[in-house]
Amino acid sequence: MTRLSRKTCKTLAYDPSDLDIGIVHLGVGAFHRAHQADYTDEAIRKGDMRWGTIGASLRSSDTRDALKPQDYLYTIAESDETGERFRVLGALRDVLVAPENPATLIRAMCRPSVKIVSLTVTEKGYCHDPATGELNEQHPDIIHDLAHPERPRSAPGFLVAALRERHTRNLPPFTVLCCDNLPANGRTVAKVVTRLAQLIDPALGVYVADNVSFPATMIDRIVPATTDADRARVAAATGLDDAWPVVTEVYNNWVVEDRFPQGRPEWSATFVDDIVPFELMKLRLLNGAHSSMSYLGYLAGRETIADCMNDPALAHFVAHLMHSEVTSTLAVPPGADIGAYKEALLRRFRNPGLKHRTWQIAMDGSQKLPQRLLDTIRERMNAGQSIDGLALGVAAWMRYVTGIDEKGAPIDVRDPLRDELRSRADMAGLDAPKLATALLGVEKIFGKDLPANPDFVKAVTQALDSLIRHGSQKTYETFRSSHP
Ligand code: CS2
Repeated sequence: MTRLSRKTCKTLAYDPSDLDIGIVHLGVGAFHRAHQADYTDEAIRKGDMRWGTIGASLRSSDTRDALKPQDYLYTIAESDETGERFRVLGALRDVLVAPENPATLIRAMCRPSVKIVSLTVTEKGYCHDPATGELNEQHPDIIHDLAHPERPRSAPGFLVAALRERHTRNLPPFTVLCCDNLPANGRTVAKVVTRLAQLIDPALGVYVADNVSFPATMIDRIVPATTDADRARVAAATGLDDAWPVVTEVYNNWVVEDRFPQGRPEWSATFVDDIVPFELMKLRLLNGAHSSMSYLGYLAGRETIADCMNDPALAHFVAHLMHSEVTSTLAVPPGADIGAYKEALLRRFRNPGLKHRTWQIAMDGSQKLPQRLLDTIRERMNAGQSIDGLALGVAAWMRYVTGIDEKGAPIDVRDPLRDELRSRADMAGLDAPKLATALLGVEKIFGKDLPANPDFVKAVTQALDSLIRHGSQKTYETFRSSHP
């Protein structure tokens, strides 16, 4: 079959070679290509050719290798319960592989036409301590970047190197746009980058703090990893071979603080002054439910989120979590309707077109738990409210990171803290009080307050005890009976 390329694609509304480069994006994985790039493509289609994007991978060359032979074009497949539709996006003009040549990436970030450097490098890519949001100065990549600031490895290291170079060359700084699911993502990244700059050169730290804009964002689109079955479906539907299409839902949402001193595309996002209520609604409802479902569902043998939602007791647990525990901690974001958001969310989770694996979402739990479940727990406990569902989510993570499933088979746990979690779990064994105490001792996740709170420890230990004794399915079935 013919390969997708500029020559073979007949559906692009503009000629990508007419694009100037206005954006450099770090972490050019499926999420960016299905979310921000879709908004940018739409802005370009309206005629503003300033926003071509250079993507960068901070680790592997896979994306570049797949997309280069097809001129960096790729297909986006969007589905809802009515079916699937396909489009080719053209905003991406090049993909750089940072470890192959860090200087080339810094040079791209220093192009005078670049106004925005955006990022999707996942929670762990910011090298911060998830419980406090501070730069982890002991992180191996940060230790490396402090020793070799002109040849960085980490995303914060690249931002600092390029901001420094632009400052030296009297170019205005770019806006740093974090599109990861971190709490207060703009502020957190500002803190991390400013601290790294300060450690490299105190005057640079002051320059970054005073001159660089870090707008916060709330990003919301479900984008499962692409599979070979997706590739085959896209080829059959479009008649063109695409080595790396992206598969997502029709739903797409982006709320952004409008602080772009050098300008921005006319994205059809919602621009606001205060992101916090939007962010909390999304992180606690969507991501909190996702993580809880992924651990409980994986342990119960459920492959995907849609499979979890087809299990009535697990779907009941998710609805309970959202309606009876999370909602009371949320303020209504201006113009939003929390009830409608939850309804849409339950529908989105059920989307049979998305094969979103529980194993994929289960990754990096140590980086996700604080903002998805633990802050909600703190607020509920301060208000004297129950945390049964939230505690079961945390306990399911604990059972999962033991690395052995309910049938005794190994679990491929992916997490930057995997070794520490595993050794704590191994020492404790499958004994709920010991295991809970051992894992609650990871201060980077739980802080000092939660392990010292007897009600929290009790709730998590009881849930974990049930998971160990009766298994996940039985536990959430019992949960349904006791929380009708
Ligand atoms: C998911 C998110 O992988 C995960 O942890 O919870 O990627 C989720 O799909 C997105 O945040 C949806 O906007």
